[in-house]
Amino acid sequence: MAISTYFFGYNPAIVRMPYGVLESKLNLPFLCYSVLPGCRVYDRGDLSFTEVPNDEPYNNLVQYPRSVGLASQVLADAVSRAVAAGHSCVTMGGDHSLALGSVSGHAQQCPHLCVIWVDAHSDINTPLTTQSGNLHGQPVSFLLRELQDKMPLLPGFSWLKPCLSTSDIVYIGLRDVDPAEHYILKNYDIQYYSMRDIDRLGIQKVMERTLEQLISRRQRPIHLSFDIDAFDPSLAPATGTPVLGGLTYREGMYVTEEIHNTGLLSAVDLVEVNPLLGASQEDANATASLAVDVIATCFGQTREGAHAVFDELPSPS
Ligand code: EXY
Ligand code: MN
Ligand code: MN
Ligand code: MN
Repeated sequence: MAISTYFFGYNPAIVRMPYGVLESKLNLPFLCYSVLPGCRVYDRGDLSFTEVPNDEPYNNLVQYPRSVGLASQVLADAVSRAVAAGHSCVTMGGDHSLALGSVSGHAQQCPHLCVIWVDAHSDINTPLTTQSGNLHGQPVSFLLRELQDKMPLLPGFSWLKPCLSTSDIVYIGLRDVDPAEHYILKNYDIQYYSMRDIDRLGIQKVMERTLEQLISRRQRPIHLSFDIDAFDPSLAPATGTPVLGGLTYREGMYVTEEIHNTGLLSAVDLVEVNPLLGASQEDANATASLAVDVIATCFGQTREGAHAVFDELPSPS
């Protein structure tokens, strides 16, 4: 298997994210040769983005629409190329607006893909319901066909075509959903498993139901969009919008192990790791290490140990 990785350190505040910590922990040779024998990982480096001058807010509210739109288009092309080359594609952000580009680019090659969105937030505000104006709280609304009659045309977004139906996405880990987002989830019949649902059902049932909905009738590529703030802030403190009561380490690993075991994982976003927001270097390191475990588990790291390295036990001579 071949994996392409991109760093896409973009957020609406037009800040280049400092990925040193995450990159040094994402030890690619280790992933290739030790954890994931048979996997070849290609680091495609950092995608650069252009800040569009005079990028006035849409409706006096939505921040940097032209810059985010253009950056998303660049990312969509990059992801599309990686998938077309037969690679699984990992995009590390940056904020969750990057899913505008990664899901669109993936869908250009795999129009029937499905999405598992692991997050404390549903990121499904429209530009007309957002309270914050942040595009990282809105990407899903741009991707869903059923919402298009509620979407204004934003400058910078004319290239983007909705590529998902409401039944193609399942959320896991929600616990901070705005009223308009809740309206959308309920009225458009979008499946989600909140933290309360995880408490009630257990993570094993949640994954069983998620995969049953998305891939039991037909096998199709999975796009995993994983926001590190899905984890409890005690595990992932270096992130922009932490919310108490999140996934445990074991629940997070179970989610990615189950997705790996489908054999259908085709693209992963790992977003909202922001080392600058850790109160200490330890916080930044812990959050980055967790992100690395999410990615490695997606591609076969197990808690049971890996056996593929040994063909046979050494015998005394
Ligand atoms: N729902 C809020 C908003 O729309 O601004 C908060 C969104 C936080 C989004 C983080 C990335 O997941
Ligand atoms: Mn780099
Ligand atoms: Mn998110
Ligand atoms: Mn989030």
